[in-house]
Amino acid sequence: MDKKVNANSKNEQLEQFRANDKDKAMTTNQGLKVSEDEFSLKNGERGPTLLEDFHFREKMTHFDHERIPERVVHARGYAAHGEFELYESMHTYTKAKFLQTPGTKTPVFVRFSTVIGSRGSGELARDARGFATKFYTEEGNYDLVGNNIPVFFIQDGIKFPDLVHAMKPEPHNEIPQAATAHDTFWDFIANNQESAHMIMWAMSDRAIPRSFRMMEGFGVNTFRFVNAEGKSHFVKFHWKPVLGVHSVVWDEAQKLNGKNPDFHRQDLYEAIASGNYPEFELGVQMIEEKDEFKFDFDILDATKLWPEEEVPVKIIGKMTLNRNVDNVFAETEQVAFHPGNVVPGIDFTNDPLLQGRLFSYTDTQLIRLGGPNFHELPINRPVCPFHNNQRDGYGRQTINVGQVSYHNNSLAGNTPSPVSEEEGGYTHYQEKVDGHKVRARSESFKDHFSQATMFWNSMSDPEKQHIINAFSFELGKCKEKTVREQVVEMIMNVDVDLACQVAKNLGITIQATNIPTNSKVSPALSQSNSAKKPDTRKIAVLVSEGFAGELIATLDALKAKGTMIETVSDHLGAIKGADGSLLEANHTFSTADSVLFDAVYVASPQGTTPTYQKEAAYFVKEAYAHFKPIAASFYGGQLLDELGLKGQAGVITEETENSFVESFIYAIAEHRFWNRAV
Ligand code: HDD
Repeated sequence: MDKKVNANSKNEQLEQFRANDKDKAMTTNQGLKVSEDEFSLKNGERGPTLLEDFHFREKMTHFDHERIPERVVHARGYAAHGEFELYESMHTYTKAKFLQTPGTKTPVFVRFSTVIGSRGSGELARDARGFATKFYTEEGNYDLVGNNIPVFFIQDGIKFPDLVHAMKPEPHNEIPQAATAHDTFWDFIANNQESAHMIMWAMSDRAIPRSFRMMEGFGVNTFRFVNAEGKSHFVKFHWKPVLGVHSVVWDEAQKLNGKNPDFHRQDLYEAIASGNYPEFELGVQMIEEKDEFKFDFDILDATKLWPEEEVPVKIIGKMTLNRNVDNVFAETEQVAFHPGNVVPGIDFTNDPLLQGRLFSYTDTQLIRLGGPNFHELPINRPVCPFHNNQRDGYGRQTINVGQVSYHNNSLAGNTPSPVSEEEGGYTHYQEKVDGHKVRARSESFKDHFSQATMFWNSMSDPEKQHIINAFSFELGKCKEKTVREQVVEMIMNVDVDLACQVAKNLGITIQATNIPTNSKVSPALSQSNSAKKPDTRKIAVLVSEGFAGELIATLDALKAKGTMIETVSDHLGAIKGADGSLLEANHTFSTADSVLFDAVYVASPQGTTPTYQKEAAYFVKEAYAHFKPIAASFYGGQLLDELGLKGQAGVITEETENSFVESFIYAIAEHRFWNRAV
């Protein structure tokens, strides 16, 4: 009997493929021990290299072929292993086995990504983030291939190549990298107005997340749940981060791309390595078949979301990411996702964007991974057995024994054989479809602005200001005035105030003609309503020689609340306190920068060294400008005095608060202080 799938099944399977070369003798790929690896075989010490040097040839050939094409989109990504645990049975809605019994644990692999940039691009680009999850279930792999934004730019898959061509660096000069702030992108937006809703999200704080661990995930497309009785519900999938949804500010994002272009992957890697496992709850929104046409939007239109206040999100389980990969190429790069990888109980709808996706993913893997056997790569293998009559192709690993590779047959007892639905055979939902073959778009897909306006209405004032700033930045980078004008005209349909403010920043004169009428609000869309926690937030402690010994107890108290402490000083190594106690400096002012931290703690008086004097002030001013919590004690407050920051929102000093640690922790959980004068 096959072993039952459990949370560790994938890890056990991968173990067969792991190789550890440490302490081993070096060999060629043929297993021949090598006696020399630094000098090629030459005709005399100063002579030419000989063609018969098989070791040189093998080593060089393999190296020459190390690279594979990067993903055409989502090239820059980072992944981790984990498990998904079900909270409650979903048998009323779906027969998917991994969603039946509470407590069932399914191994998962998740890859987060940016969309536009190439593999080496900075991670803080203004962009949607990919959030792709592979569930290794006992019935086969189920892939939930989502983004951190619940809607998409276009309504029909056939437009995807146009969208991506417009987004990517412009073809004549390959500029700009990993950015939408250029003419072709905005020309596309203005001339494809179905993008109105998505562009509001892309200009919002959602597009510059603080961490992969602090983003929502959305399946975006509408899928189906089908239960054992064959009853179907339309379903949308959500991942909700336990740490809440939080972002950085745009100036910070741009600086981070220089100071640490790996900021997001490092954050994920370190969180997992230190046991702070990222957690996301899985939620589903479900609509009964009979209610398909009940809404003021088409539920199959991927440019629309289902407001949570109208269709509640039911939380059904939790995913915990608890293992970093062993090898980024073997796992993160070679993983192949596909929204068409489903299990019994999960099915598709006629969402025309989804239908396009169902073709594209296998097609792209064929070129990217070099042939039809990519399902055999360790990371892509299901943890349940798989058998069929597919054979051969580049890199085939399975040795299929026997003479039969066709169906129907008698020589192998007509096996492998399809099985009935009752035995787990996948059957497609028998939706009745009746229509003419047309290249057309449904009338019900034609309202492009109501939900864009709802998104705008739902933002807090600081979020609105960030959107205005983002439009002004992006359009300000466009060279063509006509492109800017067309976009401003377009966003007039979203909100007149938004359009007027952007127009003002761009020096464009507009006439407010189209007054949007939608007054709908969805509070769930604002990040200001998200969970606020201090856990895993990074504090930069600015400290210098002669610090007060009591500081160590304060740092321990901050750590006990779940924060991460890193010290910054003018030299690395041990720093000596006034009472002889020692602290290790983790960074110098030249290797650290305030953008790398969530909060700053000034823990030494000003002027202890000239470097500290100068650099601490710069550090604090920048953190302040990015609305971050700042604290000072043990005479560190002198600096805040000098900078005139005492008493400002989110600035904690021993004098202003009774309990310094409590107040600082509260401020850290708040994330940012938008009402601060900057
Ligand atoms: Fe896509 C990759 C998510 C629309 C075609 N897509 C890709 C990845 C994610 C998404 C997360 C990276 C997976 C990984 O980490 O390997 N894509 C989405 C979402 C969409 C979407 C949420 C909107 C609902 N995609 C979309 C359309 C098409 C594609 C409309 C084409 C018709 N996507 C692809 C692709 C990629 C891809 C070209 C490139 C690399 C890959 O598949 O494996 O097939």
